[in-house]
Amino acid sequence: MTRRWKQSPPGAHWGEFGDDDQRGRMNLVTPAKVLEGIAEVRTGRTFCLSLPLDVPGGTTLNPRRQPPQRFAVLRDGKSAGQQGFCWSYASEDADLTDVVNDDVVLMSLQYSTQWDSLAHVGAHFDADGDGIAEAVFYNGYRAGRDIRPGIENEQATNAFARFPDPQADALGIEHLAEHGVQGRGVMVDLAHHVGRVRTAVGYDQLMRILETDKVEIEAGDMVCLHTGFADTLLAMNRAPDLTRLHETGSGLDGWDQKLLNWIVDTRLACLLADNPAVELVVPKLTTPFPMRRPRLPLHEHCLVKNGIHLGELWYLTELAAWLRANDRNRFLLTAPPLRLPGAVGSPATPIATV
Ligand code: UVW
Repeated sequence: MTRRWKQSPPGAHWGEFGDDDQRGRMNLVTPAKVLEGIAEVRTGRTFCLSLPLDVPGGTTLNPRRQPPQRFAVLRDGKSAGQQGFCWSYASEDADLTDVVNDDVVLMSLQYSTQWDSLAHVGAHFDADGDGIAEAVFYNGYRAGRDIRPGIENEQATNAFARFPDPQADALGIEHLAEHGVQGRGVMVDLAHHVGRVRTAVGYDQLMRILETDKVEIEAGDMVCLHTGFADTLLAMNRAPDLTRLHETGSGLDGWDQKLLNWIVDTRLACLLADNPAVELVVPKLTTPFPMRRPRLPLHEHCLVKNGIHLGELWYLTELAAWLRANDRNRFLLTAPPLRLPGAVGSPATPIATV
């Protein structure tokens, strides 16, 4: 088999940008789209679309994700704090006047405002047609071969060291970083229409919102969904109240097939939201469900089947309010992730310019 797959999952468009493509729908963010984004800049005002990276705070929102811990770099075997002053080159040459601080951070790359790479979520599917499902990602890249999991180290005493060395040899976040991620952003203000209440927004409701707000989404647009979730979270000041958060904010209905078709047909480039998953995650089902299914159907549809990157926990509230006050919904979006080879996700500091 020269191709990575004999059959692709239903609803997938593997091969659309070439069998070896690792950038998916971001291929539609072309130089022409960058110019369309730049044409939206009229005032020069910028908005930071990132939360402070130590928000949400703690691990209640997602127990698998650890907040940043920062450490000073040791110099001469001691940290600057231990020495009681900043490290200085004077320790090498008494005539040098520079004083220096360096630090190190240890955090889950998807702790706060983040990008999901196409290596973040895969699915069990029989791509090679041998009758047995294997774990595959976008364009048939395989778990274990192209995307290597961490090897568990039971002796490790901290959560970070327990699974060292996961490595995306394909589909890692560096492919998105190398694109640059600059183009036209389009705001869809769900919070304005739905309120900050838990609502799964499907195709019909979304179409009504787009029509009312005169939002047009074209091929290669980067679509931002404002739900208000990140703003509510920020107001909790790093002590998230999970019960209240779960009642807060909408998300897309990943089980609505019409909505999934629309996502493909509009040829949008990526989906970004200020909530934790873009889609509204249904809690574990208590009644038996007859078939194998994804927990996160929108993740499967976007990341696995169609190469559509997702951004989560972005901070969109101020930008959404400004756009509404100025009767606009488009802007220049600049949002590169870290160019960190092999990583499956990345913190982001996206900037909107209006
Ligand atoms: C999972 O939790 C699997 O993903 P995400 O953070 O992208 O919602």
